[in-house]
Amino acid sequence: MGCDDQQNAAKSSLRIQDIAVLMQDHCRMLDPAKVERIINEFVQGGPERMQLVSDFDYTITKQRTEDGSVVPSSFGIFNACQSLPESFKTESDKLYHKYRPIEIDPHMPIPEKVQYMVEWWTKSGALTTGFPFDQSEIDQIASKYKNALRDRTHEFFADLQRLGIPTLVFSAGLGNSVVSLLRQANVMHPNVKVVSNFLQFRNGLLDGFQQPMIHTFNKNETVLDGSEYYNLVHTRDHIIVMGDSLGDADMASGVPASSHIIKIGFLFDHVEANMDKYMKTFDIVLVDDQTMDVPRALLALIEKQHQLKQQSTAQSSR
Ligand code: MG7
Ligand code: MG
Repeated sequence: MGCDDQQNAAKSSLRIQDIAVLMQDHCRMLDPAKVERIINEFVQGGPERMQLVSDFDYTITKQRTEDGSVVPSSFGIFNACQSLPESFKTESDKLYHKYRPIEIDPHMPIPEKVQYMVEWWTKSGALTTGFPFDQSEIDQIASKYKNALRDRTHEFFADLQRLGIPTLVFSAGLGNSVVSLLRQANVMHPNVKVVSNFLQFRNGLLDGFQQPMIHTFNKNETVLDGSEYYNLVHTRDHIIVMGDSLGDADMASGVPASSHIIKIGFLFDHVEANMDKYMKTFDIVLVDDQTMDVPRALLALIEKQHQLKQQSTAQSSR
C-alpha cells in the first residue's frame, strides 16, 4: 500500500466516537471496538451484503408509549377480537399463566423449556380450532395501533427498501396480526418477509396454526433452511439483528459462521436487573429508546459510502 492509499484507508475508516447516536447516554456497548470494527466491515461491504432480522412484538412496536397506553402483543390483538368464544379466552388465559413463567424462568435449561413451549403453541393451536373467524376483525384492532410502532419506523423501512436490504420480521407470535399492523402502517414493502405463526382454515373454520411452528426457542434462521428466503439471503453475510428479549439475539444463528453480526437489544423492563445479561448478549443495548434512530444511523453510514463509491465509479468511467 502506498502512502496515499494508507492515508485514504485511514480516512475512510470510521471511529466509533464520531458516530453521535452511539455516544448517547442510553446507548451501551460492552465492546465498542468490536462494534466499530463491524460497522467498518458493513460500510466497506455495502448494501449488497446486508440483511436485517428483527423481532416484532416490542421491537417494532414500542415498549412504552407517550400516553402510557399499553400496546398489545400480536397474540393479544387476536385475543381482543370480539367474536372469539368465551371458552377460548378463559382457556387461553390458563395456558398463558401456566407456560409464561416457564418461558422466562431464569433457572430452567433451554432444552427443557423447549418441550414446554412446543406444548404451549400446540395447545394454543388446538384451542384456535373449530369456530368461524374473519381477518377483518384483526385488521380493525390492529388499525388502532398503527401509531404504536417505534418513532421513525416508516423512515427505517423506507431506507431498507431503497437500499434493497432483505428484511426478515421474525415472530413467535401471530403472523396475521404482524402483517396486518405492518400493512396498515404502510411498511410492508416487497423486501419485507414475515416468518411467524399464521392462522389455518379448514372448511371455513379455524384449524390452528400453519406449519412450521415458530416458538421462542426455534426462532432462528435454521427453521428457514432450504426455503426461498434462505436462498435469497444466505450469501448476505452482514447482518443486523434487533430484539427486545434475550432469545432474539440468536435469530441469526444458522447463518455461516464467517458472518459479521451486530445485535441491537432494546431494554426497558427491570433495567438494572437485566443490564448485565443484555450487555453480554447484545452488542448495542438501548435503554428505553422508543425509536429506530440507531439502526437508521447504521444504514445511513452504509448508504453514504455506497453513494461515494458510485460517484467515483461514474467519474472514472467518463
Ligand atoms: N405466547 C405464546 N403463545 C401464546 C398464546 O397462545 N397466547 C398469548 N396471549 N400469548 C402467547 O410474541 C410471542 C410471545 O407470545 C407469547 C403460544 C409468548 O410469551 C411468546 O414469547
Ligand atoms: Mg419481542
